[in-house]
Amino acid sequence: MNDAVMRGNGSKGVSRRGFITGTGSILGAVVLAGHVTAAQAQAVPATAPIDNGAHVPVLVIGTGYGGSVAALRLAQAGVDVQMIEMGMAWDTPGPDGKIFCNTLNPDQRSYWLRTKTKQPLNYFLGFPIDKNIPRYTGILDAEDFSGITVYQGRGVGGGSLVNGGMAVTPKRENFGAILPSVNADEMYNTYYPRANAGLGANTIDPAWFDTTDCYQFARVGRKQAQRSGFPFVFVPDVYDWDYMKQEAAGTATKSALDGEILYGNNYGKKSLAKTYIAAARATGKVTISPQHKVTSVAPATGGGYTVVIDQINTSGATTVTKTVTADKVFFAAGSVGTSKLLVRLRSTGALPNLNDEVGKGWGDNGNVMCGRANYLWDPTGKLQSTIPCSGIDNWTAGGAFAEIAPLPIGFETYASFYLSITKNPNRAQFSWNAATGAADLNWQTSWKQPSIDMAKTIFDKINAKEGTIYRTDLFGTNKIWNDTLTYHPLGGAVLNKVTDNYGRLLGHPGLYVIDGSLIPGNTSVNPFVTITALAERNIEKIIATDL
Ligand code: FAE
Repeated sequence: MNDAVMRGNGSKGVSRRGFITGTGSILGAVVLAGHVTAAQAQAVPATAPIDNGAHVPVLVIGTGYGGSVAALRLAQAGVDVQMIEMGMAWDTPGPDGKIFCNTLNPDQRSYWLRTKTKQPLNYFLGFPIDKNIPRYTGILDAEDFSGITVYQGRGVGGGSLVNGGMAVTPKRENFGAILPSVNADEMYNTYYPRANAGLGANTIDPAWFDTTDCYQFARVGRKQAQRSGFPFVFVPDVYDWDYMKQEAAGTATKSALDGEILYGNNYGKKSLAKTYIAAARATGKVTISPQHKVTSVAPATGGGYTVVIDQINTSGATTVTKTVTADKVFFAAGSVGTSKLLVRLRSTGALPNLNDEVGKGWGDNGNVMCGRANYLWDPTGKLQSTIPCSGIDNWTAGGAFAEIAPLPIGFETYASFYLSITKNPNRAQFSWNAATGAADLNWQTSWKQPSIDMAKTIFDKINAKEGTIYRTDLFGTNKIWNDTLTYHPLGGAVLNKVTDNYGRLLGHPGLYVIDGSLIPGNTSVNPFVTITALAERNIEKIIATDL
C-alpha cells in the first residue's frame, strides 16, 4: 500500500446502467456523465500528495459517498478538487497478491489501528473467535464510544470498501420521516435514479437465486418469512451478479464466494473506487491524498479557509503536518467523522458561528443483529455468498426491515442470521470533551431496546411458526442480540438545522456538509443510496448557485 496521490488524466467515456426495482420503487437509469471502466481508471497515474502551503479552490474531507458525488460533479463543472482521505489508497496488492484479505483470515489489513480483530459476530458456539493482528491502518474501523461501537470504512472509497453493497431505496411513503424538508418528488423522479445509476445498483437474477448453492441461506430465509406471512423482498446490490455467476461456475476468481466483504472485496463489488471516484479521476480535475487526516478548518485572513492536515503512516503516527487554504470546503468525513470535527471546531472557537444544533440528531439506523437456530433438515448451506440480496419487510406493522444476512464461514451452521434496521426513536449527541481532547457520544446501550422489540415482531413470530429458537452463542455466551454496534451511523450535522436545506453550513459561507451526517438518524433501509441521492441533489443546487 502506498500513500500516493491519484490524479486523473482527462480520459472520458460514458455508460448507461440498467433499470432496477428497489423496495417498491421503480428507478430509472440515467447517464453518469464521464463514467469510465475500472480498467481505464487503473491506468490513471499516481502523483504526489498535497503540498504544504497549497491553495485549492475546493477541498473535500473524505472519499465516501458524499465526498465522491461532490468531487465528480464539481469536476464535471470545471472545478479543480482536492480530496483528503485519512485511510489508505487500497490500490496495491499485499504479499498474497491481493489488495484485501477475506473474513476467514483477517490480517493487518483488516482493522484500523487495532491489535485484535473486533468482529461483529465475535463468538461461535459460545467461544470467542477474535484474533491478534499487527496494528496497522487497516480498512475497517470499529470505533468505540461509551455505549456503542460504530463500524466505518477507512480508505479511498470510505464505507463502500467494506459494506455489503445493498443499494436500497426507501419506500416513498417513509421518505417524509427520513428527510422532512426535502421534496420527495424531486428525490424519486431525479436523484434516487441518478444515484442508483451512478452506483451501478442491480438486482439478482431470480431464476439463478432459486438454484444456486450460495443463496440457500436466503431461500431458507424467504421460506420462513413467507410461512409467517411477512413480505420477502429482493434488494438491489452494487455487486456484479454476472461475475458472481462465474465465481459459482468456477470460471472466475472467487470473491463474494471466498468470504470477501468486511475487509474489502477484490473483484466483483463495484465500490466507489470503480464508479464515482473512477469517473471523478477521469476528468483530470480531481486529486486524492490518502493517509491525510484533516484536523482543523478555520476562516483564513483574506477569505476562504485554512485547513490543517496530518499526513500519517501505517502506524497511524503523524509524519508531517500541512497547512493549506481552500476557497470552499466540503465536510464528507461520514456521520462520525464530520460530527467529531464540527463539535471540536465549534467548541474550540475555530468555527465560532456554527449553531448549537451541531452534534445533535445522531442515530444508529436502528441496527440490531440476531441469529436463529434451524433444524437439521433445514440447512442454510456451507457455501454462502457474502453479498446479501434480500430482506423481510415489517416496517409498517412492526418497525423493522431485516436484511437476510449470510454467515459465510465455510461450514454448515444451521443458523439464519439477520441485520435488522428498525424505527428506533432514540437520538444521541456528540459533544467536545476538552479534558480528553476527544468528541464524546452519549448513546446508551439500553437505547437499543426498542430495536430489539421491533426485530422481535419478525423473529418471535418466525420462531413460533417454525418451532425454532434464537441462537445464543454468536455474540457472547447466552446472548441473543448484538445490541452494541451499528454499521449505519447517521446524523450529527442535520440538514436544515446545522446547515441550510442544501448542506451549506450556517454561519460560515463556503463550508458545506455532504455526507450521512445530514440525515437525522434513520433511513428505514440501508442508507448509502439515500446519502448518495441527497448529495446529488445538494451538489446540483450548490454548483448552480454558489460557483
Ligand atoms: P463514509 O463512506 O464513511 O466516508 C467517510 C470517509 O471520510 C471515510 O473514508 C473516512 O476514512 C474519511 N474521514 C473521516 N474523518 C476524516 C478526516 N478527519 N480527514 C480525512 N478523512 C476522513 O461516509 N450501507 C448500505 O446502504 N448498504 C449496505 O449493504 C451497507 N453495509 C454496511 C456494512 C458495513 C460493515 C459497514 C461498516 C457499513 C455498511 N453500510 C451499508 C453503511 C454505509 O457504508 C455508510 O452509510 C456510508 O459509507 C456512509 O457514507 P458517507 O459518505 O456518509
